[in-house]
Amino acid sequence: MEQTFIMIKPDGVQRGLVGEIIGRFEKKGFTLKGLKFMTVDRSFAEKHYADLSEKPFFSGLVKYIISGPVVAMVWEGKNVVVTGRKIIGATNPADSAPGTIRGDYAIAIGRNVIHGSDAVESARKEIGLWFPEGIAEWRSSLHHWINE
Ligand code: DAT
Ligand code: MG
Repeated sequence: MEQTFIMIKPDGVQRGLVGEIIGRFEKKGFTLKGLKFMTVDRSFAEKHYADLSEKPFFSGLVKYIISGPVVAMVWEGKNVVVTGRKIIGATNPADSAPGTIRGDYAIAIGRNVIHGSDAVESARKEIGLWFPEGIAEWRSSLHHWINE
């Protein structure tokens, strides 16, 4: 079953959006497979965003991600990578549709509340980086009420 890495960024934690965000993924029907509340250091954040290291906003992005605790999660379900990105909304909240997390709760691109993997392969890499200890093996008893 497909998995994605979702992270509530420091602004989402500070603003008390943790329950709201987790609720959206839960109510959709996806399965929570990993969850950690943690603060990451600079070198870890640089690894997470390594693909963006040449971008002019990279140092500001890293500073933002290490500025406070984050909630790191693994969610599982059919097409969860692409659907998770739809739930999150466009990178720039100015372009995020109302009803998406960024569309409902963010204004600035540099304070866009949440991260979600952009592909199955990057999800695999990010889950390995954030959950080196592995994730829970379980299956929801609701599985057959949500999946055909
Ligand atoms: P996403 O988080 O939607 O996957 P991304 O991977 O392209 O977007 O970039 C990672 C984060 O970097 C993004 O959530 C916010 C920040 N960012 C992206 N483009 C930016 C830009 N043009 N100016 C400032 N910050 C930017
Ligand atoms: Mg990205």
